[in-house]
Order: sequence, then C-alpha cells, then structure tokens
Amino acid sequence: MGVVNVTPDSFSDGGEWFEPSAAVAHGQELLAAGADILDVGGESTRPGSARVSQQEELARVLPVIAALSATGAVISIDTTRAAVAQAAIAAGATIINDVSGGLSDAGMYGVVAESGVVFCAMHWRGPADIMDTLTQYDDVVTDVRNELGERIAAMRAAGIRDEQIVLDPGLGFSKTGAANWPLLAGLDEFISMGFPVLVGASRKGFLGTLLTGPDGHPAPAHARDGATAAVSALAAAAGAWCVRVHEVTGSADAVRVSQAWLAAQRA
Ligand code: PMM
Repeated sequence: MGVVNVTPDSFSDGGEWFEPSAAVAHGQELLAAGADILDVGGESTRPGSARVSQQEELARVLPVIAALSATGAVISIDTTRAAVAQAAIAAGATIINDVSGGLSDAGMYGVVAESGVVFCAMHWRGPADIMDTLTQYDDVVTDVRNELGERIAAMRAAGIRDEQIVLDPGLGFSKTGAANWPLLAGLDEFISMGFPVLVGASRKGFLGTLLTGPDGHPAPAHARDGATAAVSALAAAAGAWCVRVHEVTGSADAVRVSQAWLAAQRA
C-alpha cells in the first residue's frame, strides 16, 4: 500500500503532493513502483496536529481518488469521517482505512456495513492532539489485542461482516517509541485473531530513534526508508497482509524477498 498524502503537514512528506495533479502523478509513480493499493488521505494524523474541516478534507481527496480510480487503481481512503468515507466510495475507493477504528465518528460503521467495502480498523485511543498522553499499557501486545477485540465486537454488532475487516496495531498512535517493537515482534498475536493485518511503520519516529547518528540526532524521515523496507520484509515473513509505506520500491522488493524465502522454506 503506497501512501498518497494530500496534506500540507504530514510528518514525513507534508506538502510534497498537495496539488491534486501532483498527488495523482505521485500515485501513478507508486503504482509503477509496485504498489497494489493507494491510500489517499487529506488529513494529517501527526502527533499534535489540528483537524481540518470536512469540507477541506473532501476537496483534497475527491479529485485525486476520482482520477486514480479511473485508471483502475485500487484506492483506500484514509479518513476518520463517515461522510468522507461515503463520498470517497462514490468516487471510486473500495477500502476505508480509519486510524480511529471507527471510534471518531458514530456514523462510520453504518457506512461500512451498508457499502460492504473492506474496513481497516486501526488501534486508537484518542485524537492526534492528545494521543501522546494515552500511552500507558500493562502489556502493550495484550492490551492492544484486547482493545482491537472490542472493535471487532462493535463492528459485528453494527452489521459489518468478518470478510470486510482488516486489523492494524497502530504503530506510533498512543504508543511510546519503544512500545512499537513488541507490537512488531508480536505480530503473530494479531494475525492469530483471524483477520488480515496491516502494518504502518513507514518513516515513523521509532525508526528515526533506532537510526540515531553519532551526533545524537535521530535520522530524519526521508532517511528511514531502508529501515522501513526491513520492517516490510519481516512483517511479510510474519504473515502480515499489507504494509503501508511512503517509498514503495524498497518495500515491494523486500516483500518479494520474503515471499521467495518462505516459498523455499516450504519447498
Ligand atoms: N499511519 C499513518 C496514517 N495512516 N493508517 C493505518 N492503517 N496504519 C498506520 O499506521 C497509519 C495510517 C501515519 O501518518 P502518515 O500518513 O503521515 O504516514
């Protein structure tokens, strides 16, 4: 899954593809680089970021979704708003990627149930302006698994079918940097819940911390693509369904390596 952020302020690529024509061209590059899905988002979820209006979010994403889906691309809409999800589906999106797992908008599960599209429910504890205050866990893997279990129950109660559900542990969202590693190492705990699992590690702060240079500064976002590709290889080997990344070539190659590796193990 290649990321198409139509935002002026996302943490790693804010502003780069803000014009619709630039975002469409970028999406086409990601497809050429091997992306199977394009995740189009119009609202930054960066820690501390403020919300954009629904009208602004719609104006950002709809022309990009319409143009990319017209070329046959599989589009997911990265939104927490039911109305944006619904309009995105009308424009051609077939996957809803909700970083709040449906908790932000009481109308979201209704849109998912009625439309029948795939819904990625990410683990989430609160909006961007407060998420860094919600990082207490007894055991991060068990707690995230239990909280995702609550989402599954709520989705089923709202009429969403199991075949529509994808789970995501929500790396970096209400997680300290260090808490992301047990979530990755424990990926099988999420996969064993019986749903496809999406992993979004791309360029996140915990990778910058890992790659801290001799000067003591964390690696900047654009210097985290090699580490991202390494996570992609390991996540694919662990059985993840999808990796969400900004730079596709390295991760597409990494996933192919891991598939060849696993195939040889089974042979
Ligand atoms: N991370 C970001 C945005 N959307 N969606 C899912 N499902 N999982 C994630 O980890 C995730 C996401 C982070 O923001 P970015 O678009 O600026 O990379």
